[in-house]
Amino acid sequence: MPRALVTGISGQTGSYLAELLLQEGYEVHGVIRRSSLIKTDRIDHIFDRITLHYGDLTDGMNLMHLVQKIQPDEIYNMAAQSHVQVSFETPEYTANADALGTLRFLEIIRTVNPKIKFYQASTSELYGSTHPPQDEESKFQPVSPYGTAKLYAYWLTRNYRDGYGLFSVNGILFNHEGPRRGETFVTRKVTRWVAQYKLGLTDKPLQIGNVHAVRDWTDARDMVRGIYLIMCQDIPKDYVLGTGVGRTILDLLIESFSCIGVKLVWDDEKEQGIDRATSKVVVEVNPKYKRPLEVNSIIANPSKANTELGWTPQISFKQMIKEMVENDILSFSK
Ligand code: NAP
Ligand code: G4F
Repeated sequence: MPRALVTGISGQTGSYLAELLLQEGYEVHGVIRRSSLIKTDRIDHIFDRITLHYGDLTDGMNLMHLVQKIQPDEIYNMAAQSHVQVSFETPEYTANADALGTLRFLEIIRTVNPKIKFYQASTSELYGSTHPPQDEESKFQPVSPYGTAKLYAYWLTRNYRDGYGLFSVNGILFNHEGPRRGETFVTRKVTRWVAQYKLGLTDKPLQIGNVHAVRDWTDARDMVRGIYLIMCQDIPKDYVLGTGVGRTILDLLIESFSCIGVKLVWDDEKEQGIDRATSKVVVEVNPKYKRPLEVNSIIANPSKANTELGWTPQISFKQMIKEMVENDILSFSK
């Protein structure tokens, strides 16, 4: 039975990945952080089938002990301070966890057991101000402390592969979402608000930032299949995963409102969204949610993954948003 160590197992994508690895017959170990409240909602349903360990990417000794104790065949480094806007407020911590955290693992693998395969959760934020479409050869120009920390991790993962012969690979993943998405990322923030509006639980407009940014959104369950395929290849390589379709935050708003039968009309001058049937202002731009620097447009060119991995997303944007809205309506109805 292959043994996997998954950091960030309590996060959105780590939790889906853990489910997939169990299905594939793995013994799954996960790293969680101590917190004053239990935050294992996303993995409670598989709690009896996985082994959890306390740890932190900023604590190298702890990671060393975990690798020595667990002796994994594969490490999936899904943990990170993953919020771009928050990285402007906590740049040093973000670098410690997201950049040096990766270095710690690679050094441990190099010295303890170079046969351990390593997956690094790289990101389309690496491209920053580079124009779309972006593929494995596109220029990296990150525009946030998060993107810059992840760029360090990306290069180290390549350096350890090229220099020391490790099986260390980057999945350069574009945005991925689903019902387990963190509540402060834009998709989930919108679907939760729309659910509350549907249930009459809010009478204040949704406060939003830049509605013109373009993102390439994929369902997180499609993404974890891609991650696994990257790790199953004979030759370690980096891959871009995404749909190849770009949508604005405004498209996301319109789609989410349509799931509850509301036609949203956007007034760009006033920066407001209006419910056409009632003329009520339901969305308002609030500068608080705008960033010091913005990634304006990221759209994947996933041709290499399509061809070499046989990977294509199965769940459409429409289906994904519908499921997220329905899931939020259900949870607010309880
Ligand atoms: P997420 O929901 O924010 O989950 C992040 C996970 O990392 C959580 O389990 C969190 O633990 C853990 N974590 C944070 N800091 C840590 C630290 N110092 N030590 C140990 N664990 C720590 O993120 P996600 O959306 O699942 O993303 C997973 C990975 O993919 C991240 O590395 C992210 O940067 C990357 N990525 C995500 C996307 C996307 O669109 N989702 C796209 C590209 C790349 P707590 O539960 O204790 O907070
Ligand atoms: O949902 P977001 O916060 O995701 P962002 O910044 O694209 O980062 C996510 O995807 C990356 C992959 O490209 C990951 F590496 C990263 O870990 C994370 O998962 O914001 C998406 C867009 C941005 O342009 C933002 O400015 O939505 C815009 N936005 C507009 N209003 C908002 C809001 N974002 C948030 N979080 N909250 C708003 O109110």
